[in-house]
Amino acid sequence: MDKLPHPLAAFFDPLTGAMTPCDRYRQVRLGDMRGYYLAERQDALATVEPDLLLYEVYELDVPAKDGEMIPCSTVIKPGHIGDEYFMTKGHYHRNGGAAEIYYCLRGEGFLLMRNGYEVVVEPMKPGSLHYSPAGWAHRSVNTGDADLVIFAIYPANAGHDYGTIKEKGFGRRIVRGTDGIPMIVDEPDV
Ligand code: M6P
Ligand code: ZN
Repeated sequence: MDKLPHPLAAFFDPLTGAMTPCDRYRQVRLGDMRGYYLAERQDALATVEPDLLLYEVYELDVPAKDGEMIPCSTVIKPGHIGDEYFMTKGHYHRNGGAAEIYYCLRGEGFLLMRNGYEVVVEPMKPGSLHYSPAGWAHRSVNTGDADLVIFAIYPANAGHDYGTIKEKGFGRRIVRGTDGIPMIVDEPDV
């Protein structure tokens, strides 16, 4: 019989989004986002440092087994590449039966969700709670001038499929208008 996972505990700071201790912490920099930003097609990326930190992800080290759940937090920095705001890569779950819960603690932005043909864009602000059902891809975007801090819980056996989003996108982009106001625009070539 499989050994039962051991209970875990950590401190989660709702202001910074940091989890301590955290065995699974990663930073995503601009250089990791090749193929995701519109600016890439407009040659606007060449002027930005590939080392630029876009977001951080903290996760508890839960075994990827049926029935287990991963608590995690994402901290997206403020800023934009060309006119497109800093955002996560966005993904479908490899396990098509896995949903995800998002809870925004700090900052402002949008959550994009897509289930193949249908697209939903929800505003995020402190206290907003979001349910991304099984079969829906999700991406968060920071449109504010401070960190966007999001807490999430998802099934430990969900897995991440980045390829479909990288290829097809979300059907919508969140861009900074000339007046500095965020705009939801249709994906130009999808
Ligand atoms: C949330 C969860 C994580 C995800 C992270 C960053 O915390 O959905 O599973 O890894 O956001 O998003 P992405 O993996 O799309 O870059
Ligand atoms: Zn997910």
